[in-house]
Amino acid sequence: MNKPLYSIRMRARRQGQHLSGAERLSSLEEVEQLAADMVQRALHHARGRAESIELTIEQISAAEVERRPLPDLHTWLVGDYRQGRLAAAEILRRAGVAQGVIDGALSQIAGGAAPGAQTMRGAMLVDADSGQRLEPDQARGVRVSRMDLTEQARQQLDSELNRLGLNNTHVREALVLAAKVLSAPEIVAELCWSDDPDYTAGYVASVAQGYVRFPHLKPLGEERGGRAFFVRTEGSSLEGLIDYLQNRPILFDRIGRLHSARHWETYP
Ligand code: WAQ
Ligand code: MG
Repeated sequence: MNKPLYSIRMRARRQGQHLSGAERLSSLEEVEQLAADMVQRALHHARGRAESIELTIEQISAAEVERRPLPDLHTWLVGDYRQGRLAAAEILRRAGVAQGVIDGALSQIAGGAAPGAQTMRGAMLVDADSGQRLEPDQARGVRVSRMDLTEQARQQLDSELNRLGLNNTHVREALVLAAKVLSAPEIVAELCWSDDPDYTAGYVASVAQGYVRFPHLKPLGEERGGRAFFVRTEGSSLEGLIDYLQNRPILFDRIGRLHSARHWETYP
């Protein structure tokens, strides 16, 4: 219980551009295997082989680590990405993001939110009322890190996701990332879809509605993806939020409810 943990982060690049990243918390016993898994992943990515890989491994004292539960998971079946984006917009509206801000974030992610219409390496921070971009570096964005599941929660999540036919790396990692994002009080909601051309699903996460996924938020073959964290920071510091998302270690030790997929037409 009081043994130190290790934060492992991987960043891979290809042709001068971000290719892939990963972040885990690990026990001493697992560090080497997890690092090897990350290297393998960077060398066998859907968008090509990494040309440079950066691994950062840092010890964290166990006393620093906070424990929390995962959000509930919902899947709403949509016919295509257009319907998916309309549905995602509805969930964001219910979470309290202004309509114009939703439209702006959808089109920024779709077009590449980094300068030069590139995909960002991390997430944009978007003011939920004004739509203003708040992240200091619009190419890097904010990289959420230092979060993972306990071994017991991982086993429970594996078996529940298997039951739903959803046990893939994208879902497991995105659920944990969203859980950490939602744990910050300034966060109103998150919108995400992958930059992997063969993975079309995405999600909206909010505290009240949980992790709400859609099988299509982009067309198959599209390489642009990204994340927007919608925030209200009045009365708190932006630097504090960014530091929390990047550095505060959190282990998720309980899973939420995982609901079977339903058709968007039946959404209440
Ligand atoms: N922190 C902030 N932003 C990140 C991070 C991070 N640690 N990792 C990735 N991003 C941003 C970055 O802009 C990527 O281009 C974008 O998110 C997508 O990253 O339920 O696989 O790792 O079926 O490709 C969501 C749906 C899958 C899962 C998301 O994201 C489901 C996915 P990817
Ligand atoms: Mg990716």
